[in-house]
Amino acid sequence: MLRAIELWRGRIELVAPFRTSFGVDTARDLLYVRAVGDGHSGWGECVAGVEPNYSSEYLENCIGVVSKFLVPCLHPDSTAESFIASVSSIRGNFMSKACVEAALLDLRLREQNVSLAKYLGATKTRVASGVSVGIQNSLDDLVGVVGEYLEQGYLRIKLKIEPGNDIELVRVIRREFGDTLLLQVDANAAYTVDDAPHLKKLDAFNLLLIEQPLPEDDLFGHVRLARAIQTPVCLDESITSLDTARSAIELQACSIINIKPGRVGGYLEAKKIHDLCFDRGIPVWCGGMLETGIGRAANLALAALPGFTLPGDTSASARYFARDVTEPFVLEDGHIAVPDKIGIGVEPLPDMLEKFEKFAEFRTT
Ligand code: NPQ
Ligand code: MG
Repeated sequence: MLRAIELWRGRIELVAPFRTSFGVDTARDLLYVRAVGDGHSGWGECVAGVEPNYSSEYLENCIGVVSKFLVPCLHPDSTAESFIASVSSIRGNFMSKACVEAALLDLRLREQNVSLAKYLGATKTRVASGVSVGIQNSLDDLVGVVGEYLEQGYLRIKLKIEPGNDIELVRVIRREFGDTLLLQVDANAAYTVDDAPHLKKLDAFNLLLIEQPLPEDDLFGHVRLARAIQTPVCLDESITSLDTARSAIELQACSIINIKPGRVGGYLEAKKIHDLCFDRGIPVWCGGMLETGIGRAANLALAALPGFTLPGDTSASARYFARDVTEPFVLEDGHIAVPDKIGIGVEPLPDMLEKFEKFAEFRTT
């Protein structure tokens, strides 16, 4: 039985500032949902940032949505599936729904002695790991940082770009590290369709993909851009559901999709998008939202599904944190092991939890 929902918050420093086209972060503010049962409990991590700049969702708002609208939908016998069905009339708020769903999934799978990977249909025991590289202060710094990641074994590099920091970054990294490096870029919606002639210059560099070049709402802009350039267009922010994924594929707004469970309202919806893409021959990869081990563990289970054919942003814990909230995920030969214990397979380390605050508790009965 689901007895209670607890909300926990905390903050951990990043090992280095992470700069994207929408801002710089030096720390990760954390919100966790804990689903308390009889004997077992489950954890879910909210991926929202402090500010509504990656998307419209933000952490304080998620706390309000979870407390005021999602928790009241829960009952002692709620499952992840019944919860998602019961909140279908609540619009948007994907990241809020996802963290509650994740906690419930972890609880229920622990009760059933099943790992999340097995439950989702994983076919791999380890996943190829890529790394997302923030915008640096100089080209020399960028070359240094990318060189370090390659030395650690990362199998794919993703460069964050923005107007004024784009073609030259790619040119320098290609020149330094060669033509066989798996390389892609992510604009986080920083361009407009009028930049198509400029972005066409990326065609010379044989990139795996360009991720979310245009604003979230501009699906037709992506259709036009995809026709104008050779670099495959991949969508991140635009894909908020199975329906938007289907629309984007049908319209040919993208030929690759970045799946992030937090952005699409949870692991169940993420699996549906995977299944659709697998059926349509659309490659997918698992994105990242600077998750600690709680979110990272669950993402690895998802990334072990067969359609995840491109390396994800599922990096090692050390990419972001000096000490992770769980036992750290480590890179081995460019891969990270998929957790095989019950539920998400990990839990917060007691001394890390001590630094966090349980600030709300709701009984389900
Ligand atoms: C992306 N992630 O793929 C995101 C962007 C991103 C690993 O590149 C706080 C919360 C900070 C969410 C920074 C990566 C964030 C964040 C970047 C998301 O577009
Ligand atoms: Mg992205």
